[in-house]
Amino acid sequence: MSEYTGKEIVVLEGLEAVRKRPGMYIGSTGSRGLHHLIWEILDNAIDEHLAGFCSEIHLTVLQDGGICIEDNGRGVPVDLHPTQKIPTVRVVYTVLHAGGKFGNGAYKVSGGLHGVGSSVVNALSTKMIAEVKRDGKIYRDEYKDGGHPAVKLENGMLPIVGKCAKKDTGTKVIFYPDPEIFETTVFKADVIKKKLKEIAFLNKKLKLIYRNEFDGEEAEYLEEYGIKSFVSYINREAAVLHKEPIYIEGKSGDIEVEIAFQYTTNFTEQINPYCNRINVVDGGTLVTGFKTALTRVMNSYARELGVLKDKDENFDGKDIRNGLVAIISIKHPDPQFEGQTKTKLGNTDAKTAVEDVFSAEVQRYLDKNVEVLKKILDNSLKSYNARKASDKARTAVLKQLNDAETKSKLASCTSKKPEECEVYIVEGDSAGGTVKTARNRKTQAVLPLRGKILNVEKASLEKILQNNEIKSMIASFGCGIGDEFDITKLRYDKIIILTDADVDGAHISTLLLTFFYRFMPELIYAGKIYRGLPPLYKVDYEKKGASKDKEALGKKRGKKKYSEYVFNDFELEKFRKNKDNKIISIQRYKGLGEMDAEQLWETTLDPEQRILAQVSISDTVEADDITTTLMSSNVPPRRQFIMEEAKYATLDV
Ligand code: 1YM
Repeated sequence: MSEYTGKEIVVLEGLEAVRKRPGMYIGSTGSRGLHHLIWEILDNAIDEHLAGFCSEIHLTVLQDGGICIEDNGRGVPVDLHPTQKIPTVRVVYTVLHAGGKFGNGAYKVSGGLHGVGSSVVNALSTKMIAEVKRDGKIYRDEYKDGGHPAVKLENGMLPIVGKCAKKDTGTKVIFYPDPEIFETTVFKADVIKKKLKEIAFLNKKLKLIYRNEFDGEEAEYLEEYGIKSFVSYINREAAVLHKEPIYIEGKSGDIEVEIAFQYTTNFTEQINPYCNRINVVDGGTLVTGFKTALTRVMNSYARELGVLKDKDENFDGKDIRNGLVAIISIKHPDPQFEGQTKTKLGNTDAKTAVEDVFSAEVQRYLDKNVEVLKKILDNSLKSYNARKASDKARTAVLKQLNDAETKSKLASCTSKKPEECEVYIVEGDSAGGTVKTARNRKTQAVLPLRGKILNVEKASLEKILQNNEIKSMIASFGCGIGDEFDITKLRYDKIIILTDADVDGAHISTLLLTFFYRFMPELIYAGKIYRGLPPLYKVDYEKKGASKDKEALGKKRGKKKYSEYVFNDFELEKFRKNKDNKIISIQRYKGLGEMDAEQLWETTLDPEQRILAQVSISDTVEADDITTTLMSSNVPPRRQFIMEEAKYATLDV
């Protein structure tokens, strides 16, 4: 116990605070929070790569439930920490907020939760091991039960557990997430691999080696061309206007700027911004700078080459970004992350830096590659012409939206207060009818959709605006579309998609989400879109042992008959395995239409009892990847995704 000095107790109080409110440090205690633990440790290894000392990172999913991350950097210092008087390694893993560089002037270009650090991971683990190779020696520290050191120091130093070659240096961390903190401690291979791939794209020449002891899978990630390969990867299924993505890099003051972009024949634009490797999904100054510069440069070329007939006309930024896929990655010494989720960059100097670097470099490139320039301008011209045509179409449609015909399908609610109103978008007229009967008329509106909705990924705006289902939605929501979109005019607090719990239902739901994501993304970002989750089964059962539960079906005392709604096969299996229950009958609901109004109210409409899944976009790359997978004509992967969706009811788009 000799190492428990007064300071250490303060230290452990810090970690105790993390255990009390884990959400404050890692966002959630669900699967996403669990994976944050990995990202935190990875971040330190990546920082070591950025500092120029680490070329390889190994990540292993261990069979015993742990994660092992090892780098070949300098190794965390093991010497006595000047103020804490314990080895620096132990400070890094037990002192809250000690993940930084101890004010040595170097800036931390870090991702994750912005350098909250390794101690948070330790605080939320039952066990953690840190092994450091330095100066030909292997040092080892171990912690238990949320960060309590389990190794005795020898003269204030960590024990040496082995020897290695002097040039052999690095840090290895193994941790075991605490099942008392996390709702799940099962790591997802696809989530980890996706992250490693993203890290490889954002850190060119860094080699990441993945291994999974459960299935023996091994994979290596190394992207020699960095974000340029990232763009090629995003566009792997798309038809592209020019073969190679355009790559630009430069420095403006302390800010490093890298941009890669390529045009596709799609009607959409996708810009993925990163600051210090953090995906700033809400954009901010770096995106503004990029858009401003791109519009200015291309309009100046257009004028020079006489692309637009009328000399006073200009391309709109949107025309120029039609079909564009871009990655912007900047390194900023002092990033200001704004907004509720801290996913928007606020530094004004980032705007100027991106503008300056991009303007100068893109002109240098396009002057040399005139055929690419011509293709981009031609593409912008097509969009310009289409926009002029669809402006007319849109005006016509918006006029039409007031038509009684379009609105008639909507069964509106009586309240006019958006904050208490919700609209259910229901698959099919018959289910729509039942929902109309079952709902609370004051606050719940119903919009039944007939059949499948248009796949917006493959249609022009003009065509989309002619689609009846889409017109009904725009008219019902009340907030317009495209440039005229105004979320403050939204008539509902929640837009709830309600489809059957089968493959067709999942498909319709995906088509709707694609439409929202492409044309009203603000609704998703503002958390207004939900999916209703109707139950799959109704189970009647008897319970062994007496109960006073008022849910009991039997009227006579002592008769212990119950019924319960079950939402998926997994729960049903759990129910079956529970020896206290004797199942009398199981009814499977094939569709919403099979439920009567009362059942529908109880399970799916009643705000007190229903289950809603809020739709969110955790990551724009992922979101776009999913829409591309779903909407491409390549059938096998598409089917697979829809089936998985149907099975697990994944909540993220
Ligand atoms: C598997 C996780 O944490 N690697 C790692 C961390 C550090 C260093 C090297 C490092 C940094 C510095 C000097 C420095 C850290 N050191 C510290 C602190 N891998 C992993 N590799 N020497 C080594 O920044 O000056 C914090 S992290 F604070 F001790 F310097």
